[in-house]
Amino acid sequence: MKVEAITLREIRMPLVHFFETSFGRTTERRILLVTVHTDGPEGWGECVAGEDPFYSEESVDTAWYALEKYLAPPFLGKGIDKGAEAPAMMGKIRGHRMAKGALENALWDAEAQARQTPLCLLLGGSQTEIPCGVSIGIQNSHDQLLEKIETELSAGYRRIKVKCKPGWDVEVFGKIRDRWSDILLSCDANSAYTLEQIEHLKKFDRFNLLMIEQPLWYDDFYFHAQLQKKLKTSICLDEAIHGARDAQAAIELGACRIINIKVGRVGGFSEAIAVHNVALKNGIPVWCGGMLESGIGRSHNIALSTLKNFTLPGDVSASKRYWKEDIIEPAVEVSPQGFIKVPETAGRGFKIKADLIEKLTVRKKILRAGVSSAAD
Ligand code: OSB
Ligand code: MG
Repeated sequence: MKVEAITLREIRMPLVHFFETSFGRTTERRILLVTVHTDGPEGWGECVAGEDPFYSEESVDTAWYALEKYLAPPFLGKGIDKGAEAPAMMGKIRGHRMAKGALENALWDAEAQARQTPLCLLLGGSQTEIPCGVSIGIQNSHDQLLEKIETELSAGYRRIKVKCKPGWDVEVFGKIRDRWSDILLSCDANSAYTLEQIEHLKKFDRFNLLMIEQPLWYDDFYFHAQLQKKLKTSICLDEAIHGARDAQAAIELGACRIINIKVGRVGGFSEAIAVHNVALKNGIPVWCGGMLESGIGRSHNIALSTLKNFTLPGDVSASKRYWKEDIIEPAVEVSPQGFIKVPETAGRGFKIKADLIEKLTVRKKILRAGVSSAAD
């Protein structure tokens, strides 16, 4: 495939319901999409960077800068056969993993279409349906949270994860367990605690949680290992794992017993597969995390979740939980039993709604070898 042009675009999409974590509330997403135009198919990738550098150091604006100035230009005019060739071409640039992931995944997306193969098979996946969980943000009241859990359980979701922070934790877990004593329940702190709160964190053990996700600092393994020794509840790392070496180090230190894989956080499909393989070799189950993606990122998460060590329900849920109208068709749907059926058609398995994407676009830049032109 010859890369003829790469389009960067930012779209705006209001969320159906606000999403609040320990680091803040989001009501509207700014989403950076990357399109790789080849002499054959067109591949799409979604950058999962947030509006602000709160989850990680990246944001939509830093990703745009990295893609436009450093990451995309070396691909223009080049012949690329595989998405897996991308990491070596971007290796000189440090960090900017979410930006790299968007571009690499767009190339895999194009490759799958060019080969007439479902993306999941190209990634090495084998599961034909994936179990789904939901991540429920901090709400305005406990009752509002309980109502949301009720809705998601009736929709069939197989695991409920609630965001937590000091002041929104044990009391909340208690109310959930009073009503649903045996559902698969986990919590995600997004680094809201320190090791000084260890006595408080030990109280989490009463609630039979599947895991506590990233309780301590976003860049730490060492203190998580100390905490894990004192907790019955399994720690799952999210923010701290940037690649296969991190996964290996965290596992050897005993910093976690479960890993959340987000393809953007680790820099693209190649590294996500490598993290999956390290975890598999060490008997550590993984699940696919979410970043409030549009349908493009969501379809890529579905494909990744088909790899065999994705044994726990992921944060990959239906389009309608986030969007009035998704930018792919059909929208992602979840069965009453809480599974997504993996598409069997070539590529990502969902069509792009080009007109809708154009309507939602607030900035766009087309990069070509030797030239770059701003449009709109
Ligand atoms: O930590 O998993 C997280 C959303 C934004 C930033 C961080 C996280 C999340 C989620 C959302 O939990 C999961 C989803 O997309 O459904
Ligand atoms: Mg998380």
